[in-house]
Parts: sequence; structure tokens; C-alpha cells
Amino acid sequence: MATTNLKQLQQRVDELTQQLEYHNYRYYVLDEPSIPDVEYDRLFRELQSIEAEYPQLRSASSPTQRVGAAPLSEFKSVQHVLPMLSLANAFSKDDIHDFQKRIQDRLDEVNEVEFVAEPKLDGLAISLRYEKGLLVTAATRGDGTTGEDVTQNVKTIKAVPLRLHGDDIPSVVEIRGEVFMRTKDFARLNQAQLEKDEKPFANPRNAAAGSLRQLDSNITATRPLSIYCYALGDYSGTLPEKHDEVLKLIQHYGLPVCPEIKTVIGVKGCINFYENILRKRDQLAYEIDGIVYKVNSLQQQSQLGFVSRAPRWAIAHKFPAQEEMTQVEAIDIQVGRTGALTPVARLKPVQVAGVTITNATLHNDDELQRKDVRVGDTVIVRRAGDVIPEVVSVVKEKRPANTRKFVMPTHCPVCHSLAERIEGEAVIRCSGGLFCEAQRKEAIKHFASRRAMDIEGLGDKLVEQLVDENLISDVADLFSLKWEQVAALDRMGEKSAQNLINALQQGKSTTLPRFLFSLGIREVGEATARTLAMFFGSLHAIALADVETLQSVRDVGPVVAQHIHTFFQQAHNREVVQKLLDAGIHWPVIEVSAKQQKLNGKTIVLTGTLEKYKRQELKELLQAQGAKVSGSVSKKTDYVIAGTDPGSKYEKAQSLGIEILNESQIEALLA
Ligand code: 9MJ
Repeated sequence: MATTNLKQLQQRVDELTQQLEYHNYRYYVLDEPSIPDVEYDRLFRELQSIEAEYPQLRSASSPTQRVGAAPLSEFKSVQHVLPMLSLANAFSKDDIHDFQKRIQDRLDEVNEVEFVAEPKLDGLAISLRYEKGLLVTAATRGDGTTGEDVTQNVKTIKAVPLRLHGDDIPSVVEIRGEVFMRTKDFARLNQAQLEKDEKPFANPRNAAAGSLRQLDSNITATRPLSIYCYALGDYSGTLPEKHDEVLKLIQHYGLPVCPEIKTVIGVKGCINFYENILRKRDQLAYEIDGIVYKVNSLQQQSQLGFVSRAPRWAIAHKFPAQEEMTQVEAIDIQVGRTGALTPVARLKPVQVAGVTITNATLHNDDELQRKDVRVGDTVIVRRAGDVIPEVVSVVKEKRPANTRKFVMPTHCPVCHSLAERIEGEAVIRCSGGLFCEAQRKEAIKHFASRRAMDIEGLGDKLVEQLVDENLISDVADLFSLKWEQVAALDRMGEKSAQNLINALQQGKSTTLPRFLFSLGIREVGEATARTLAMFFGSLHAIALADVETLQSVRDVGPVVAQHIHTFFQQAHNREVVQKLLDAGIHWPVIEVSAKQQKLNGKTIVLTGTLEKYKRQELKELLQAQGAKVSGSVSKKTDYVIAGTDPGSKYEKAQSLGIEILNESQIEALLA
């Protein structure tokens, strides 16, 4: 009985492994997922739980074994059975003509030679060794003869199969390629580094290399690494005749190959390919630093041989560099849509990879101080794809005498409100949220949005139009808009204009939590707005509270307290709030003390269609009385409020014996 059970489980493990491998391949190699993530996670957890109970069924190449290995104290070295090659460089068309001539002379060939042209990825070369189809070692290039064993790290790259695809697999298959980071992944990783107050990487190459050379593979697992393969190393099977067939074979084994690669004829074919790719360089999802041309015929390759460790049959035709040197003429401060103050270097114009650069971001004050960029400095700037150019570093030897450290301003350069840096945050922000011209559009969009003041018909596009036409400059101006002004806007009908005026009129009647939320104070979300309203009971009391008092509110920590305090300290913000109150915005008075709350501590679930209230309104009314409104029924539920057509929540409440109320009963409770 026990053995049959184990046999069946082994079968299930095999099935799950196969499915997970297949979906990994669809997702990470083909970029064509065929099941939703939750389904993948479900399969994964099922496998994990079987393996946890029956460790004897867990193999080293199980999809669950990609992460979780213990950190190493050092990398072991790996001897490459066949050396990992390096490439000679070419910088001009002439160099390519010479390359082709050398080849034709040596081959004694009169016809044009066939080449494979491959984008040259700027990452880290790696060799993957599969024995009996299973990944056994992944090693870096090192000096070409000896590399480092980074198997555990490479296993975290989901595009690398732990088991080769196909049936007829030679006992030894070594596949070589480049581990790299896509431009978008790199930008995201660096953004996260900045947010964690950690040093960003200078470029995707460093990010990829740094991630792969982690002794703790759990860190590597969090880094978005990609791989494209381009060669076989040690191989016990029969090689095809041509390099482009080798690439097809690699794909058949389940590894990704760069989709841009083409077989071309002669120098002309090579240069054409080079120019095509150079034109679309900025649109590629990854950085490349040139094109590699490889003689296609493997027989010709072996005839040509090597000079030292570089093959005579291949060359790297380099692209213009993505980093250049220039001077900083000024450092300006830009204010973003959310009030973040970003230092920007104004540069002496310089050509970088075919584009003139005049500005580069310095990210934030920490980065600026870390790099110590000063006006007058010579700096290295870099651009890639559609990413904002950045200052990579200062060439300190070229720093002129009497430069001064740059100091961030204490006030917003746009609206002159206080610029604050909250402890633990990297950014400095303008605190004039409601007033600042740089933040105007975002502030108004937020104010009008559904969960804030819920002004129907006032969408993002219309807000932009109203600001661009100078009809409003702050949120309070919305309430003095005239029908004629709105109706005269492009693409606005008379009826819609009237609807908007009506919606604005209706919007004046709101609740204090909504109003507070709509002011867009940093980190004051709906929940915090509600607790603040319940605690203080009036806007006035919140606006006058000091940081200490604010912190005595549940869920309000020092950072939020500081944001709230600074917001109401700004005369500009207070003026706009007063303008809103003068325009007639009002809300019902809130009773404060918990003792007076009729539903304090009760958990309530709403179901079905309500007649009298909008669901959100009733939710707020209940919350104002201290109730917690939950989305699902459980034993902890105190009441279920049922409208018409209640669903399964109603049945569940019945089966659990929970008290069910209709609308009039809840009204009676609240009265
Ligand atoms: C890169 N880096 O993309 C080679 N490479 O071939 C391509 N590198 C290479 N091929 C032999 N596409 C040695 C290096």
C-alpha cells in the first residue's frame, strides 16, 4: 500500500515538474505565458508540499530548488574543459574589410563568406554544463581557463532550464551565453536601491555582474537577470555543420537565443546588419555594445583557428560608447508632479551614442552628495534607450580650483513652500501640495477622484484641459467655474457642462474623512483620514494639532504626523482649504468619543443591493460609529446587512447563525 502510494506521488511529482518547467519556458523564454500566475503558484505549492512531506522525492533539479540554498563563504573555481574565448574588436568599416580579407586569404576562398551576425550583449559570459540533461555547473568566464562556480546563482534565473528539453540529449552539453539585465529591469532595480538608501549600480553590466557574484543566492533571486546563449562548449554529441544550426540546437534544448541574430553574406551583409541594429538600438529591451560577426561554417572556423585566445573566425564590431565626458554648467532643481525635488545637471552639450545630451539627472540629494557633483566639474554621463541620461561619476582630477559643494534648497523653487526631507526618505519634497504649480494637475485629479471628492465627470483629461486653459489654478477654483466657461471647452457639450456644474454642486456635501483624503497630504490615505477625523472630530483641530498630538492617533507614526503638520503649516495650503470652505464644502458633524460610538468594535459585512444608501456611504456611516466593515463572513462577524439579491454571504451568515439586518434595522441601530 505504502509503496503504491509513493509510486503515485512520484508520478504526481513528475507531472508537476513537467508542467512547471513548461510554464517557466513559456513565460521566461518565449515570453508567452499560457496560465495565470496564481495557477502557476498553485502547482508550485503542491509540489513543495509533497516534497516537504516526502524529501526522498525531491531532486536537485526540481523547480522548487532554484532558491533557498545556504550562502557560500567563497566561490569554488571551475576549470573550463574548452577555454572560453575572447573576441578581437573592430571600430570601423575598414577594420571589417580587413577582417574579411584575412579570412578569405586564409581559406583561399574566392566566394563571399557566410557570417552569423549577433548583437553583442553587455553582460557577463557564462558556461552552463549539463550532464545527462541536468544542469550540474554554471561557471563565469574568469580568465577563460578558470572561472567561478556560480551554479546556485544561475539556478535562480528562470530562463535557464534545470533540465534540457528533448529526448535525444548527449551526455555532456555545455552551453555558453551572456547573463545581462534588461534596461527596464535595471532602472527598476536602481529605483529600488535608491528608495532603500542603497547605492545604485552604474550600469546594467555592473548590476548583472554584481547580482551574479553574490555569495547568497537568495539575493541573486531578487535580481531580474536575463540570459541569451550563443555557443556550445564541451559537447559529446555530433555537431551540426553551421553556427546558425548550433543556435537552433541551443533553442531546441530550451535555452533563449537573441531573436535579432541573422545569417548574412559577406562584409556588405555584416555592415547592413550593423546599421539596422544601430538604428534600433534605443528600442531594444537591453543594452548592446556592438555586433559580433562569426563565420558560419564550423569547418571553416576550425580551418581558421585562433590567435592566442581569440578566434580568427569572429570579431566584435563596436558601437559608439554610451558614456561620454562633459562639464557641468549648472545644477538646477526640478519639481516633479508629486513634489519631489530632483537635482538636474545642466551640461555642456555632448554627443552620446548619436544623441546630444544637455541635461542629466542626479536623482536626489544623497546621490548628489555621494558623487559630490559640483558646478564646473568634468563628469561622465551615460544614456541608454529611453532612460533619462544620468551623471555616473565626477572626474576628480579635472576639478577646477574653488568649486563648492552643492547644497539643496530649503524651499521649493516653484512655489517657495518649505521643502522637507522626512527622516528615512531619500527625497526632499515641496510641502505646498495644494498650491504648487508643479503639482497642480495631480492635486486636482486626486481631489476629484472617486474615492476622494467623487466629482462625477471630472476626469484626468478634463482637469488638464481646465488647468491648461487657465480656468482653474487650485482645487477651490473648481467651485467657481461657470457653465459658459466649461461649455466653451473643446469636445465639451452643453449637457456635459451642465452635468459637471451639477456634480460640483453636489460634491460640496461630503464627509470629513473624504475631504481630508482629498487634500492629498502625503501618506494620508483613506484609512488614516478616517482615524484622524474620528479622533479630532473637526478639521480645525487637525490643522492646529502639533506633531506629538498627531502621533497619539492610532496608525499615525512620526513620518505621517510630520507630513500632516507641515501641510497645515503652509499658509498657501491653509488659504486653499479656507477657499474650499468658503465655497460651501461641508460635512456632517462627527461625534468623537468611542463610548458614544454605537457599533464600537463590531465587525459588519454588507451584501446585496442597498436601496437608500450607496454602499460606500453606509460603510462610512458604520465606520464612523466604530464598526469594522469586512468583505467576508466568518465566525467573527457580528452583523450581516443584507440588501436585495444577497449572495453567498447571506447563506454563510445563516449557516453560522449570525444576526442579519435589513436597511431599516441598521438605521434604527444607528439612530
Ligand atoms: C555577446 N557578448 O553577446 C559572443 N557575445 O562568442 C556573442 N559574445 C562570443 N557571442 C565567442 N553574441 C566568444 C564570445
